Amino acid sequence: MKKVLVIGAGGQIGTELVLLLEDKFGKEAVLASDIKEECPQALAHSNYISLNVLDKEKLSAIVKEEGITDVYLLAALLSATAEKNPKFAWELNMEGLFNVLDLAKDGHLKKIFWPSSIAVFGPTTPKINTPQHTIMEPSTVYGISKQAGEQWCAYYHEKYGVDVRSIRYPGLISYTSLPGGGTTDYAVDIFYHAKQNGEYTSFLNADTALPMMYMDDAVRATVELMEAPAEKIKVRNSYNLGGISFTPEELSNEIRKHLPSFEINYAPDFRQEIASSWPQSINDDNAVKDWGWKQEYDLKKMVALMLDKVDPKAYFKG
Ligand code: AKB
Repeated sequence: MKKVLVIGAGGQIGTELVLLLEDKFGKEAVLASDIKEECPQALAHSNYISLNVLDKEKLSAIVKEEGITDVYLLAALLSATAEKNPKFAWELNMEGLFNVLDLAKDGHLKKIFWPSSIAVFGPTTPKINTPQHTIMEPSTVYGISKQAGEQWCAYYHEKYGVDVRSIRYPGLISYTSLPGGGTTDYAVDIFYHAKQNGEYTSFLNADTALPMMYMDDAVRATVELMEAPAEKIKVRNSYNLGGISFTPEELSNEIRKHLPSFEINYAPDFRQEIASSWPQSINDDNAVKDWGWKQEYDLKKMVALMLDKVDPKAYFKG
């Protein structure tokens, strides 16, 4: 019987992934976990347990006692936060992965999902339509940890037969939960500021194109990848996913179609250098060919939905 554990479920991806998994497999088949003792508000109706992924003993006990078959490991420090705390980012992003990979290696898990990122690419990577297999020389701590993690996933699959699957997420855009500590966060923040004040100061330059994706597409891709027959999964480090590529200026032009007086200003900070090292657009032909990936949201559809749904009250209170 399938029983899923989502680790780091209180974050931007987790809160929406848990809902999708519950819809698909039933509430009893999903256990959400996060480092917080208290269940996060967004998971109030889910089965919840407090868990630090670095606590190997507790993780192992939960997996065995609950009869967990599949783990989605989302706990990680993102690019901007990781630059401020490199050692801890490396520890969390790598040790957490090893703790889960080893449980699968020892036969306690059937499948693992582990998220990678466009951050595995670096300044020497071809920037436009970045291929699945290409130069990867990441210049951030986060990117280094994701690139190493990808190779460990491929290694555990090859040597020990671990069924681990992964996606290189672009920047993710959603309104249920805020992103925390990423370089692509501007593309979420902008909606709250546009709705509340009619203006936004971007920490990236006007012409910084980055690949992004609306969260519904990202969580659907995640579950589709995990539910695809194993023989279809040909890439065992991590799949490229394309998403929607746009600059802050293009995003603000689209917002202006709904809020004509919206204004954007630019005050780039340390995140500009990170963004400039990443691809501008991604080629995801392998995901399309291997497990039938198909994106649904474009810029127009995503912007209309975000402006309709974001609630500035909660954002500005926090
Ligand atoms: C970040 O900006 O760090 C993340 C990512 C692209 O992985 N959103």
